[in-house]
Formats: sequence, structure tokens, C-alpha cells
Amino acid sequence: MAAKTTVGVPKETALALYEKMLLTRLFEQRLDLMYKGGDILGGLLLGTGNEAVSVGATSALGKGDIIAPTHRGIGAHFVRGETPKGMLLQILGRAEGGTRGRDNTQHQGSMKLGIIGMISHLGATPTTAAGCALAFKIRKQPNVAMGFTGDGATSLGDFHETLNMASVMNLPYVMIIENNQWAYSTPPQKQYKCAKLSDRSMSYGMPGFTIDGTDVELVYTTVKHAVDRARKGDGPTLIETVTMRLRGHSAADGAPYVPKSMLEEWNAKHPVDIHMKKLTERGWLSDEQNKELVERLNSEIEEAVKYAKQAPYPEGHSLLDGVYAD
Ligand SMILES: Cc1ncc(C[n+]2csc(CCOP(=O)(O)OP(=O)(O)O)c2C)c(N)n1
Ligand SMILES: [Mg+2]
Repeated sequence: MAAKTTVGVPKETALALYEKMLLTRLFEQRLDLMYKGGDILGGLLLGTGNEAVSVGATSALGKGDIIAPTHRGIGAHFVRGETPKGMLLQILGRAEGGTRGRDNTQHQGSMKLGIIGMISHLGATPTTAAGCALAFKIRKQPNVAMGFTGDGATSLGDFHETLNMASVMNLPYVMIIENNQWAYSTPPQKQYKCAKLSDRSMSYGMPGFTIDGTDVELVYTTVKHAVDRARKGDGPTLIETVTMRLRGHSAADGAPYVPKSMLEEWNAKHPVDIHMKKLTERGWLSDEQNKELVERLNSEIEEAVKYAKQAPYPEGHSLLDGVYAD
């Protein structure tokens, strides 16, 4: 289907979207500094450039709904109620973290917050979310499940099987493709041959849209429509959001394979900057209010850093805890 044009949302929603996107950006900037300072071991995957998708899409959901974010979905975790402190305890591998210090990437989930933890195997978690949608349907619960996938992971069988099953079973499910135009160093032309990834919805008999993933209000309203439709029992929708991965695959990847001009073009339309500009133009956010917001969020982040840095690692004797179900 044709890409939609931008649409406004009420002031309160627009400001809430901005706050969560800004928190995501500031938090990721802090993570980057910690990584460079040697505080974060192993890999660090950032969602820079993807803030409008992770925040906009999940903001369209309600209580009791379920998401399966990707490895770039810090914004999605924040929208569902995760805090910088909770995220950092996980990323620093501390005992109090989501995986109890067993892992230090964004592989954390939360039954309480309705988050299926990304488990590294691409394709597995959006499929699991479709399973949750089936459970909602069987239990006659009025909830929706949302799966996220990168452009690269749409080449996996899991993606196609999930969409087919969700459509045949008319599940309350929404699949979001975060097309950031790179899968490690693989660009779209080496990944797929259809014009738009949303074209694939046709073969599964469901609606599909391709939208500008840098416009948070457009992401929110398009996804909200799909969520409402799913909740009413009208079945799944596929939404492709087009963005750009503004960093390397991981913090260790300088991404020399990305053309400089492409980076410059997309950096100039950073989703957080674009939304801030819109809010300012509408008279909904003054420079002073923005400054206060940045200060408040940064101080919340600094408190989280202080807490997480001194938090203990897991004890050796706890190694087998949680391996087997009681
Ligand atoms: C099944 C599987 N194959 C390969 C990998 C290794 N891998 C991790 S991230 C990644 C690139 C994924 O690209 P994309 O889906 O576009 O997501 P992005 O990283 O761009 O957000 C690959 C190949 C994996 N984790 N799981
Ligand atoms: Mg990608």
C-alpha cells in the first residue's frame, strides 16, 4: 500500500512520545560513553536513528498487551515501564539485572511489563509474540501482541511462517519491520528484491504499509490503527518503518561500508530532532522546558549509573539458579 503522509496527535501524546524518545537518546549516549570508558564489556547495540519506531509503535499499545522488541529496542522497554536503572543493571551484568547477571545485552524480558526478551536468535521472538496472540484469542482476552524484526531478519523462514499463521488464524497481532537499511554490512539490495518489504503482506492476505520511520507521530497513528483493528478481531497487520542505522552494527563497528553521504542525509533528519522541532513550532515546547527536561532525564540516568556501577555481580554459587524450572 502507498506510504501515508504525516498526521498530528494530541499535545499530551506528542509530548509523551518526545520524552520517551529523548530518554532513549540520552541513555544511549551515556551507554556509548560507558562503553568507550571500558565500563561495558562485550558488545553494545544501539538503536540510534530508530527511536521513533521503538517508542511510537509501543506507545500505541495498552495494559496487558505484549511486545517482542529487537536488540535495538531500548525505547520500547522504556515505554513498557522499564527504567534506566533496570536497563543498566542488565547491561552491566549485575545480579539484580533482568537476566540476573547471566548476560549483559538487551536480552531481558519481563512478564510484569509484557516484554518477551530478545534471545539473540533473530526471528524467534516475533514468532513467540504470535504465540501470545494465539493465547489471547483462545482465552478471549482483549489483548494484542506486537512482534518487531529488522530488515535482515525478514529473510528468515520464521518471519514468513509467523505472518502466514497469524493471518490464517486471524490473530490479534502486529508485525513491525524496522528497516534501518543495514543488516550488519548487508544493504537492502543484497537482502531482498521486492520494492517494499510491506509488499510481502499481500501473499499472506493481510494489510501492509510502508511508512517513514523517522516520524514518530506517523508511526504512532499507523500502528494505533493496526492495534485497534487487531483488538476488534479483524486480524494482523504488517508495518514496515523505514529508518537508518546511524551507528555501526555494534559500538565496536565503525561501519566503513556505509557511504558518508547516506549517513549525513539521515543524520540531518534524526527522529528526535525532527519531533522536537515540530513541538517547538506548535508552541508546545519552549527552549526552557526542553532544557529542564534534558536535565531531569540526565539526572535520572546519572543516578542509575551510580547505582548500577556499585551493584554486585552474581555470586558463583548461584550459577545454576534458574536453569531448571521448580
Ligand atoms: C538466526 C540468526 N542468524 C544470524 C544472527 C547474527 N546476527 C545478529 S544481528 C544480525 C543482523 C540483523 O540485521 P537486521 O535484522 O536488519 O537488524 P538490525 O541489526 O539492523 O537492527 C545478524 C545477522 C542471529 N543473531 N540469529
Ligand atoms: Mg537492519
